[in-house]
Amino acid sequence: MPMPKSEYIWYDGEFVPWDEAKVHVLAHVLHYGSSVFEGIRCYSTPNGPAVFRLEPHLKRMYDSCKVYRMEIPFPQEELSEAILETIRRNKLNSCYIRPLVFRGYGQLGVEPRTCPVNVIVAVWEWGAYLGAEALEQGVDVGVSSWRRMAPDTFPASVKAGGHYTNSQLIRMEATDQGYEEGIALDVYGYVSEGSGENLFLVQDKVILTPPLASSILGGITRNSIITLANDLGYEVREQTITREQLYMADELFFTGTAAEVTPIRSVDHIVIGPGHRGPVTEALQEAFFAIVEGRAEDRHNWLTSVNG
Ligand code: PPE
Repeated sequence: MPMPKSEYIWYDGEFVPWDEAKVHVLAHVLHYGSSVFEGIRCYSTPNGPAVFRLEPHLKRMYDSCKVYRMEIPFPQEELSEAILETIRRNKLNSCYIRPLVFRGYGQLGVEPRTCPVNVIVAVWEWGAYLGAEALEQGVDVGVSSWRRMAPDTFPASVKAGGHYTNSQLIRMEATDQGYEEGIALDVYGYVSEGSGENLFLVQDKVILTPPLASSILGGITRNSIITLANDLGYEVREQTITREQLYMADELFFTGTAAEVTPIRSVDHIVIGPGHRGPVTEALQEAFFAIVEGRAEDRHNWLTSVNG
């Protein structure tokens, strides 16, 4: 199924009709994966559309570009405004937002810095990432035979396009094995994350999640869930997790912008806890959705109103 189109894409400062936002086939990014991107959600609230944690997402994008020596030719405030304007122009109440910075058409060859840096912002409607029932029923996942990258190969906490060839291998293997998602271990054999989600484990009311050093992307949703868990009085520990801890957990769930907070009901066909969404997962889901849907006070200032 093709993705739903919206009307305009912001492209290097101009609004371009969706079907005309193109690149040259010799653009550097197509050959070497030289891009950095973000995934952000805009939610419909009683006060109109609101973007969830816009500033930290953009900060991560500028930080990611710094590592790859990509100079974004726009200041952060301008891209922030471009995102809000793109949502307004497309008249969307809720959407997924994809800013992308890429090395464009110039010269080929691995040294990328002779190519221009281009920026786009696209928005479209994107529902539940792992299926509509997943948020309630949970997903069945498997531990992948593909590992996340070693710390001295690719910078895992950088959200670069090229890194997602690894995610694609994890995800395709999971699909082919009949799972909804895969969990990758890091190069030392400790639990890392899903192909596009961070992972949390609940054991005896304590919440555990792998640290940044386990080759994870430092998720904004992960950070938000840690904050909400602390608000609810749970102890949260960032610590290395072994594969068997997954099987023995009371609850497991994924977090991510696209996946939001998705329970995991089995790993490698081993049923987790009672085999359905557990109480801690449900409480955190409720705390998360209450804020993004504007049903609870935005006490951490996470929402940016699109219409001001
Ligand atoms: N790990 C990975 C590898 C990852 O791609 C994501 C987001 C996360 C963790 C969670 O990060 P955050 O969104 O900041 O909480 N994955 C994005 C891309 C998904 C896609 O299929 O494209 C997302 O959720 O937007």
